[in-house]
Amino acid sequence: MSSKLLVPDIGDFEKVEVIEVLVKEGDEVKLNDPVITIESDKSSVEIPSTLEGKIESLNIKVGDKVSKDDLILTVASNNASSKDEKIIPKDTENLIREAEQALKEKENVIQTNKIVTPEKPEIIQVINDGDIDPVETQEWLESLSAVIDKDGNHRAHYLIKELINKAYMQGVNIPYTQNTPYINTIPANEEKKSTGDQNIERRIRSFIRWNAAAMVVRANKKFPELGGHIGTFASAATLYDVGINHFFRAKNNKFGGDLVYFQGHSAPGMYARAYLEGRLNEKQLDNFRQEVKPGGLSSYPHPWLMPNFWQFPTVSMGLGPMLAIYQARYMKYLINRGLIKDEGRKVWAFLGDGEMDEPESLGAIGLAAREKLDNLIFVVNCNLQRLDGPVRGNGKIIQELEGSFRGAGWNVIKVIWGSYWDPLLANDKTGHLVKAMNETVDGEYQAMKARDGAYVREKFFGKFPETRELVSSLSDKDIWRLNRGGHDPHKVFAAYDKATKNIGSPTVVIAKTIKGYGMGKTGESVNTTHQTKKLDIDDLMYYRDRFDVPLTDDQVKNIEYYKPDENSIEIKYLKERRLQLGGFIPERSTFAKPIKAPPKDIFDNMKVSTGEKEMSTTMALVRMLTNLLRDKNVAPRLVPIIPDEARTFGMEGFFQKIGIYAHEGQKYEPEDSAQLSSYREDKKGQVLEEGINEAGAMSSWIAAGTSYTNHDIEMIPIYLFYSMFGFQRIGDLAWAGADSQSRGFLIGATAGRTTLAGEGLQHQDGHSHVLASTIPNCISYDPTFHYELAVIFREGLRRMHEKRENIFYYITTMNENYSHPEMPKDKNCEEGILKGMYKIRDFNKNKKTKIQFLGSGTILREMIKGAEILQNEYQIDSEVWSVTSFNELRKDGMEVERYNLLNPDKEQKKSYVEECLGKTEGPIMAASDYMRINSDQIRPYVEKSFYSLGTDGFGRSDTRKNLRNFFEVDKEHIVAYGLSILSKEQLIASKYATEAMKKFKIDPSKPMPTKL
Ligand SMILES: Cc1ncc(C[n+]2csc(CCOP(=O)(O)OP(=O)(O)O)c2C)c(N)n1
Ligand SMILES: [Mg+2]
Repeated sequence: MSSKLLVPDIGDFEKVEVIEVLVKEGDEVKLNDPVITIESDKSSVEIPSTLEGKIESLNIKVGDKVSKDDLILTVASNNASSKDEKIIPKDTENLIREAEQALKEKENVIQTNKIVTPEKPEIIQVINDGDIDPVETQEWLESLSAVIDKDGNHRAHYLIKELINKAYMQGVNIPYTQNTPYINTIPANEEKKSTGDQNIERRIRSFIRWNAAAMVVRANKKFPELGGHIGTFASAATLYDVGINHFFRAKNNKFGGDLVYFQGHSAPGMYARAYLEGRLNEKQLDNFRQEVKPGGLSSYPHPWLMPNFWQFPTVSMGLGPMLAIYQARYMKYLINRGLIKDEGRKVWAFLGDGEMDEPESLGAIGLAAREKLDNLIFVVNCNLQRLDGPVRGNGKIIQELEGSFRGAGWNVIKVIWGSYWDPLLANDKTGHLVKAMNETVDGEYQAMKARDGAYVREKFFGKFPETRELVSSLSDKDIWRLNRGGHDPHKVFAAYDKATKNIGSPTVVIAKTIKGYGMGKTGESVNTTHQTKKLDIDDLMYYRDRFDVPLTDDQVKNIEYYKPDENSIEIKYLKERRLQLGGFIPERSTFAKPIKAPPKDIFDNMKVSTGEKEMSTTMALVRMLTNLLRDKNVAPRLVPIIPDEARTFGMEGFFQKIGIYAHEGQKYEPEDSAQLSSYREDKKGQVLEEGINEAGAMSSWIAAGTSYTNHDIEMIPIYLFYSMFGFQRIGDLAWAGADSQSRGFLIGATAGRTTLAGEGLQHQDGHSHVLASTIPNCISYDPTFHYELAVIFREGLRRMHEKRENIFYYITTMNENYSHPEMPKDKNCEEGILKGMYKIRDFNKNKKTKIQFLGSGTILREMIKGAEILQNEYQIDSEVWSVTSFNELRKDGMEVERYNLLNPDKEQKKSYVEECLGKTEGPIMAASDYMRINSDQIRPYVEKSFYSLGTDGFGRSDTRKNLRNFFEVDKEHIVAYGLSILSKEQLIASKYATEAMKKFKIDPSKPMPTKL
């Protein structure tokens, strides 16, 4: 029996051209094997087989135009399946399986979250002045306590929720709050106890504290300009210490390792620990912030500068939290795609409370909850201060963060009070202590820690007679010792323990600390703490005594480091802890295997002329990616990332072919399920469809681009965005990506200031290449033709993913349709494309006056047309060069010039620009769809007269023709300016230029476009 394979529903398209036939008669096809590729003017899509068997007849050839239901081929099949069944991505069986799986997971969550009824339930009483019937209130509270006592927290929570629902239904408008009282989330009797030796751990922590402070003070004593921070780590030491001693598991040959984002300003603390671990020596500590000579220690975590130590650049505030969220999401992506094992690895991010004001810090927390990132733990160090002063003087940052995170769906663990508070809270029978805690604002909390116990007694406990009474038997010293949760290793341990066991949501540990903890009167909890980088002798003595560091007064005066003997109990303990946890942290390494670049012939179809067929370079790129998805080495490693623009770029064919990643699969039948490009979400999906979220998409790109080190698997991220919303929008992330040594492609699609015609000022990019040029390891290209793109892209794959160079590629592609010529046969063409320029046309009919044209991107085509006019109408010859990268040409020029200046006695080298243009005839005119500064970059390396045209100024919407006329980069301006240049060079009479301007209606008095 034979079955027919018909063209499926291809949306609104009719008579779409067949550009590839991937099978022949007699072939065996399997389900989902691509059989033909069709291409509209917007996108190209493979049609997969919905049949299995031997192809009997093939009804279609390249160049045919097809519509829905046209016959493609017939198959002698035994188990032909219905067309609809195969095109609709989700079959029922799958749905049921996923639903069952989801149910199982849910059960797990419920089971794991099951609350053990506490031995002694906490009764939280909050006094409310507006209480009209305190007796009734007391009864309700007692009932609640009884429920907690008998049936546990979950039951109590359920009843409260039901009460609220009922009240809503009866019309009571109760404002919703995400906040709990200002006390620890974990009651004292539910705390998991650490198995660590607290005395040894305290001593280790003290040595680290001392050395971290000492290295900053020593560096600044030597060179006061170096700067550095003491107060940040001083406040965070316990938070890190508990993590490093007990929770953060290192990468080794048995385990992939937890990933820890350290707060940038706490770097001295990590160096100080590495010193005790024997990973850094004293000389290196002394070279803190002196990185020019090899061996210095980076001011902050910078993988570029310390590639074997730091993993994540975090110091530009706000990037760390966002990158960590996308890292955790990407980890799940790799697991769900079956590329790495699920080993229960965690991503930890340490953040400042001031840092949480960055929009990026909270901007992606919704995604973290939506994606159920229970592999993610944030630790927010709430020392209540930032650089200038309090984070929320008049409010409470901890409560505010609790509301935001809980509202977004996170598991929130507040660690506010240390163990010394436990008895006081237990004795707070009237609820006045919690009331005081709730009502005291952060400005007051900060001020109290800058004073003394007597002040705290007066200002805090003095608020109510009940609280004053509560501490009546405590001395001022006792009151001063009442510690904050973030400085209490027991409380921190319990919080981390709970965080690591949470299932189904990300966790944030919000810990209250003191900025500059232990720094004494000059540095503790005062507004200037952040920038304190010098401690005088008295402060240092205080610091030593405060933490019992065994140094003599003289040693303190010399600001000596303290390191106990290798055989000391402390060093042994510290090393043993890390041994148990798999190795040292932070540490950066890679064991990823390279990816073999695809053979050159995979791009062969991009080296022949497209003939009559017109296409944009964006579409050529999508075609190329479709080819790449057939390469077995490359295909599984591609990570296409799109911020809701797949349709703009003609990439919707990817939805069906490789699926959109969705951790829950697809729970609905998509509206367009019958279509070839249906919106298919899949747990194993390959495309990261990020929604309108360039910062998130870039964070995903960085996660994938550093996969080779963080997950030991080389991946190829390719992030396509509207070029204007690239570097300009997420420049700081691009810089962090470069620092992280991310490898991958950034594609600035729909690029150019006159090429994206209708979109206007905020869309038309005339400077992304200028911005790309600011990043040292970014290689950027602005190709015009499909074969240029293919050569560049393949070389990118080879250099980054086969040779593992720590560079990344930025390539602009356009949406202007035109035909693409065959790749020139010249053997140097490929080399020229990669170096940045090659000669594409020689107009030499007249054998006299000449000009050199350097064109880039789509403006190259205007130049070729202009050169034709000059040859035919003005008898001016020219050579036209395709410049694929002014940025690359400049890099080469700079390097050669530097070499020549440094080696005046040696044979002088030639820049590549000079090699190309040195022996040519006539002046040079360069133009691109970018600002003149783009092409001006090579001016110093050209000895001839050099002129630039470009699109300086604000873009605006209009037709391409009008825009190019406005910015003076169309063929008419190229002719007129060309003639004017030749007259200025006294090679022709000026009248030719003036006449041309008249002819082309060019008004010499028109203001400069930058002023319009
Ligand atoms: C994007 C960005 N803006 C500004 C700074 C400068 N800066 C460094 S630390 C800091 C204050 C940090 O306060 P917080 O986040 O509360 O951290 P803490 O030191 O208090 O732990 C500022 C403003 C920066 N590093 N990054
Ligand atoms: Mg802070």
